[in-house]
Amino acid sequence: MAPAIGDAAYLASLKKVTQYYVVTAFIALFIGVLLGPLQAFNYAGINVYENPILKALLKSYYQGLSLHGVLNALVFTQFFISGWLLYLPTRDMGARINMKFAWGTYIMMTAGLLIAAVPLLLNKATLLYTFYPPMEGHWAFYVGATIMVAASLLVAGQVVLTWVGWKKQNPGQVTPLVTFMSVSLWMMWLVCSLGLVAEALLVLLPWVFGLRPGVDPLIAKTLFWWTGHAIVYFWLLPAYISWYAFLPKQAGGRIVSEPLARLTFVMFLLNSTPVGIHHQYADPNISNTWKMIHMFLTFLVAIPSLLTAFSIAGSLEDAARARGGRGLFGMLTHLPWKDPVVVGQILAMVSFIGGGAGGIITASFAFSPVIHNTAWIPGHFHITVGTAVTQTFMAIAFWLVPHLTGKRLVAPKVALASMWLWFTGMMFFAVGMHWEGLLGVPRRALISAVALPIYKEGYMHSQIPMALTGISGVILLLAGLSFFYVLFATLLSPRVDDAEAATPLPYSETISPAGRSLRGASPLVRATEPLLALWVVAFALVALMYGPVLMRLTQNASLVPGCNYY
Ligand code: HAS
Ligand code: HEM
Ligand code: CU
Repeated sequence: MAPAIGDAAYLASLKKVTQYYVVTAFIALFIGVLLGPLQAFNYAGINVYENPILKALLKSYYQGLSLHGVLNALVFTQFFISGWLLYLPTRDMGARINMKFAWGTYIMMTAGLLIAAVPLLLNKATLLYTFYPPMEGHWAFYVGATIMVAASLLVAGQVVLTWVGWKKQNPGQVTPLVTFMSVSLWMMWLVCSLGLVAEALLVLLPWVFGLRPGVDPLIAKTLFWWTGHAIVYFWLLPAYISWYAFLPKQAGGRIVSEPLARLTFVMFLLNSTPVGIHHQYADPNISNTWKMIHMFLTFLVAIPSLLTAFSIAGSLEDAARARGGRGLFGMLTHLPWKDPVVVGQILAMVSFIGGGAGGIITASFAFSPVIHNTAWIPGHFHITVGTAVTQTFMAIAFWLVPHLTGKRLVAPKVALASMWLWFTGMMFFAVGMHWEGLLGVPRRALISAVALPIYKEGYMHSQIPMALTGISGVILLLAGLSFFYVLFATLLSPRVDDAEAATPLPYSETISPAGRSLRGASPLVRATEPLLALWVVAFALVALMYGPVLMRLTQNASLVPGCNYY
């Protein structure tokens, strides 16, 4: 149970700001998801971009793709996570946070989003979601994006400082699990976002405002991937918090081990960031030695996910046993398969088995040249961020929205169907796109363009995977429409419950708890408790693993003019 949090007005305000974050996130996802199937049809060889209605809305395939990537991967995730990871630790600690500050960061993040949205919608920031220079967009895009990221750092700061206050008030106590996971994750974000902050403040903004004669694309790209890899764990770990802390209860079981969950999050704090060069195996001026080091560290960062896989499988087995399941199949058949919250998360995890395995293959220095910049890569990340993360957030919304608003989930059967449709669609998508990639079909290419018949002939041999991708587009459209129907209908329905009583926070019991007092705690719990010290180690590791690489790039810097096409 969450500790008491004081007066009702404060709780209502905390819930309201969380609701604002979450609803803004899903509005972004709604627009982003509507564009996805159009791209899937492109990878099925069908060009819908000549349609006059679509032409009036989108100037090009790339404008649509930029909107899709930015809205889904950057805006949806950041807003959802900021709300989720502000609300959970605050409730978990029973803390009173400064609500004016919390609203201020929401308003700042939304203002950043709106500033960046104008050039995006006007086709003046069609830069894809990686905005690599020397492609140059309107300055408002960079300013807006910087404000958005800065706002998330303020949320991070508020949560970390609230925890520091809690530690002072509770000396010698073990940090409760949900708070521990949230605080370590915000600390990780503060380490990994430094790359993007440096890219924005030292490279992009001075360049677009004409203070520098040009830009060094490699320095920008390296700083981007400093953040760009670890950001995937900034997206994933909020889902892990739900899998570790809440799913066991929702499925009818218990958390396997709190010390193990804490270890997982500390491993991510230390190891998430110094691995980004696995996105740059093909880039010049970074030595093979550094590429190999980052490759080994990438394999290492898969370990906490493997720990998570076995730990959560244990929780699900515990749940199935408690519900009378026996034997190999009893473990599967006795889970609550009618509950969209549980089913959505289990299917998200199943997709992540494939996504994780694909990631480890992708990280291999030897295999990477085969699939780098091919359709394999979107295949990989739609079953990681596009399903493991997105589908978990969707499933969370099915209980979080009633918990925040006192409304009841409208049409739970449609909610359940939307989860199966999303999973099935993404499986078709993943098989189709990975397969196309292996056959050499590039990513980020309008391969269906009629004006370029060479594409059609060149890709004739990939007709089966193209068909699978096309089918996925239809299934995912249905999935998206049914999910958003449930979400928006629930939000628009009248308030009927006392939310705290009807949909309480789904805290789970634990088989191996971490304990409350540090004195009697296990060595692992004591070793993971000093998060501030571990945070310093995380900074040092990044400096060590990126310092020499950036030094060499800076020494050999060569500025080129921007490629400004609008
Ligand atoms: Fe990745 C590219 C390597 C994880 C996202 N990745 C990308 C890009 C994105 C992305 C967006 O090394 C494209 C960037 C771009 O636009 O260029 N990735 C990895 C590795 C992992 C990994 C090693 N990626 C993720 C996650 C993402 C994500 C997570 C988003 C959330 N990725 C790469 C590499 C590239 C890359 C290369 C660059 C490629 C290139 O050439 O450009 C690992 O972290 C994966 C570890 C995961 C596991 C799986 C654990 C499984 C679990 C589920 C258990 C299931 C249960 C259910 C319990 C080891 C936890 C059981 C229940 C039943 C009922 C059966
Ligand atoms: C790119 C389809 C949902 C994030 C793509 C591409 C396709 C696609 C075909 C590759 C385009 C290309 O390389 O030319 C879909 C479909 C979806 C969907 C059919 C479901 C309806 C999502 C979700 C996310 C996401 C939920 C993340 C939360 C991205 C990103 C890119 C991308 C980051 C890369 C954009 C870039 O290259 O700049 N999508 N997608 N997508 N998608 Fe999705
Ligand atoms: Cu990566």
